[in-house]
Amino acid sequence: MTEPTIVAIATPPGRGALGVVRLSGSDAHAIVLRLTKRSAAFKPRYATLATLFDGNDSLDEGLVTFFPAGASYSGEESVEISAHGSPYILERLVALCLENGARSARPGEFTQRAFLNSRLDLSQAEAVCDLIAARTKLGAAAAFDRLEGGLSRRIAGMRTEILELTALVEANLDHPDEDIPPLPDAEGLKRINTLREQVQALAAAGSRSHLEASARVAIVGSVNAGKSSLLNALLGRDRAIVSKTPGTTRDTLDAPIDLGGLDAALIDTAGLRTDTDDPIEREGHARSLRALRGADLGLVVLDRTLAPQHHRGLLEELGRDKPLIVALNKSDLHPARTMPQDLNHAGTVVEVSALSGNGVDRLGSLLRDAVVPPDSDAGRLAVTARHAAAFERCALELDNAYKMLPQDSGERTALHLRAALDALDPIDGLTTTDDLLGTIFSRFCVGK
Ligand SMILES: Nc1nc2c(ncn2[C@@H]2O[C@H](COP(=O)(O)OP(=O)(O)OP(=O)(O)O)[C@@H](O)[C@H]2O)c(=O)[nH]1
Ligand SMILES: [Mg+2]
Repeated sequence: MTEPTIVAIATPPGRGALGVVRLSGSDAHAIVLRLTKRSAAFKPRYATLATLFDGNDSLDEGLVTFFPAGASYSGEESVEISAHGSPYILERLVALCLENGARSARPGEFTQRAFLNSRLDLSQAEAVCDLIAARTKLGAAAAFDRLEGGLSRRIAGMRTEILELTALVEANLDHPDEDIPPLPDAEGLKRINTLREQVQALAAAGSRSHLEASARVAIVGSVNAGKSSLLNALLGRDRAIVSKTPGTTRDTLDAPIDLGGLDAALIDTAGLRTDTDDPIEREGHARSLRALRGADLGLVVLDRTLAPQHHRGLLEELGRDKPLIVALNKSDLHPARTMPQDLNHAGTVVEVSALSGNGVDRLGSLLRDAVVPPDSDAGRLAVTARHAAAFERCALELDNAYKMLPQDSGERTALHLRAALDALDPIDGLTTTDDLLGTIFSRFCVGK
């Protein structure tokens, strides 16, 4: 059964110098011939200037590029019409295509067809969506790496290794009397372990994935420590109210920031104070702690002109379960007090002045490196949370296989290895359900 030809505007809504209408399907070329009143076929993969007709009236003049089946993005016969970027013209072109037998494309349907025609695997198809959504250098680079097959190649390598191990374990099982040398336990264990470590590293990369969601950094500390001032200094603009009145910030406030190529959100919070009965301030306090719990990283701001005992309760309250960076603020003021001894246990400590800007750049790079260590796989690959879940399942099964191997004839080890292999399916999409495809492609914009 041939799929219906689909059509959509591929450029963002609104007016622009140019706008692109895209068609994919076996009627794409025929429909555009009708729209252009041409009888001669368009030269494949060449931009051809043509008049676009609405009935007998000319609507616009545009460039038509025809991609034959097998040599297009979707794998199907496709046409791109690059017209003037008027919403009226583009919508009219789509309407004319619909009148000529096309149907409106669903979000991501061009890419979905590319996937179904094996032009891309699932991780690459998703990378297309992430690449379009990328707002920062790191996000774009990671998505492009996946689009180029960076992740696919790794998965393929893992699949080969798991299959080989399974074959060795099973060979032992099927022909116990024959001469196939069994996989020595020590070697098998070593290979499973190496694989497990690789898979675990990828799973960890996913838990720090910053393509689906930006990294969240919560700025917390006592009232008046300079949290809002530091937020403004890091952003380089006057976002939050600053005043010498303690308790200025009462609610949490999110601001997007590009942390050296990393897409992140800074969250300013109300100062943590316990000496208050004011229900609003108590609520603010609770929200600040909640913001910290929901963040990837805490930026603790301390007023370094205050006596050490001032900070003690605070550090205890923040706990140890979040990575923290401690900013000793107001370093422009004298005298600086000695800081609590246990400060270094809390996290990296850095002196700053939100007022003079001293140390603020360094703080920015520390925050970035704390979220994604420089040159790490996590930063480069930034797999999605969905991939991470699959890697976690795979790692778990490899772990089971690892534990089983020394006490098993091979049968149960092989079962776990097969399960580890199956766990990778949702990533490259070798076997997928319609539900999964629907969820993934609905994230796309129409026209891609
Ligand atoms: N000298 C000096 N003053 C600072 C510095 N950072 C902040 N301040 C001052 O400290 C006071 C409090 O600053 P805010 O940024 O409002 O402090 P906050 O931690 O957000 O306070 P709350 O919202 O009330 O919890 C203001 O008067 C700031 O001008 C700094 O680095 N040096
Ligand atoms: Mg504030």
